Amino acid sequence: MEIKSLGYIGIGSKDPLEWLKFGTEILGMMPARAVPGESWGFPQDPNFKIASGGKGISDDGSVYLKLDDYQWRLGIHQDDKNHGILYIGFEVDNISKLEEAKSHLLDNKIDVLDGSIEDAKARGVGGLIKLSDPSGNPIEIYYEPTLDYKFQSPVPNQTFVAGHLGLGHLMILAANREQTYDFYTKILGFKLTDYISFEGGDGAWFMRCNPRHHSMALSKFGEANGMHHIMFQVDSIDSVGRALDRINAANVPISSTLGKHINDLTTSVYIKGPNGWDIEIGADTLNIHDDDKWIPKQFVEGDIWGHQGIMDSIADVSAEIEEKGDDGKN
Ligand code: BPY
Ligand code: FE2
Repeated sequence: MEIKSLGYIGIGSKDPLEWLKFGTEILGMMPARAVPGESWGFPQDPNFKIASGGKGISDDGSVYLKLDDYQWRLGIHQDDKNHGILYIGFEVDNISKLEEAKSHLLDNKIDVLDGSIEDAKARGVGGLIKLSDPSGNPIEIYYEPTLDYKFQSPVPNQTFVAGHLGLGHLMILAANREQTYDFYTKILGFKLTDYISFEGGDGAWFMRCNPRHHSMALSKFGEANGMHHIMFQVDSIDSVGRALDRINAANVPISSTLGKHINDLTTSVYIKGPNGWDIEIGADTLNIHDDDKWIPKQFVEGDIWGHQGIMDSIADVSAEIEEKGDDGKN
């Protein structure tokens, strides 16, 4: 089956408006010009006013953030309990590919639900199906995202590297790493790019579905399940540096210093986001174009330089999840 990209993600938050401020002022994202489901009016009608007024807030208090031509990439929904992943959206080319995906999943004994017309409207897509990965993360596979070509970052001189490469990457903690890995590689069709071994059988596995070095990473660290970080790629090291200036000015906690990864060559910094897990802001990520010639590698170190604190961050986020108890989610 042919997943083309990591298209969107939904997360829970006690206060989506806190995310709106953080997402715009620190990360440099833009509130969605229209929230999914509402009318865009007729093209070029100067009198039409989008109901949400470009504030990125829907009637139920959810916040939608935009970082490229896609209508939205990050949905933040009020949730008192779950501050991790509510849904992960993977994109396929068209309705035939979605139907193929569905029968492939059913053949592999994966439970699949058809999304309703309302579900599709709520994501601004043509249609979708719903399932779960073996770690219990809700997955949606969809086609026909809504695009609007007016991304303008609220911070100066910054764009995101997204588009057909997807929104960035996720690293999730998966206690049953092997089963979850098999699901992403053998069923969803992700390819292993490389992995980093940790002492004692734990580690981090990096998987791609397009030239981006990885769109999904799985980390096994003790028994925790949930979100470790989401990565957004910006256009240049200067944009990472300017983000770091904003992070320092606003006293946002840094969980890993600036550093360069050994595998995807990304130069990045990790900060503790509003939900307790990390956000990685990076640039210069390796794209893999000679897909057939690529040989997955095993690394035993994570970084060329820097990234002090990264392993503590995995330990901290895992401990927080395990403390919280309930099926181990953030
Ligand atoms: C390594 C990591 C990563 C990435 C590339 C390489 C990583 C993060 C946390 C702990 C261990 C590795 O994008 O996020
Ligand atoms: Fe990462």
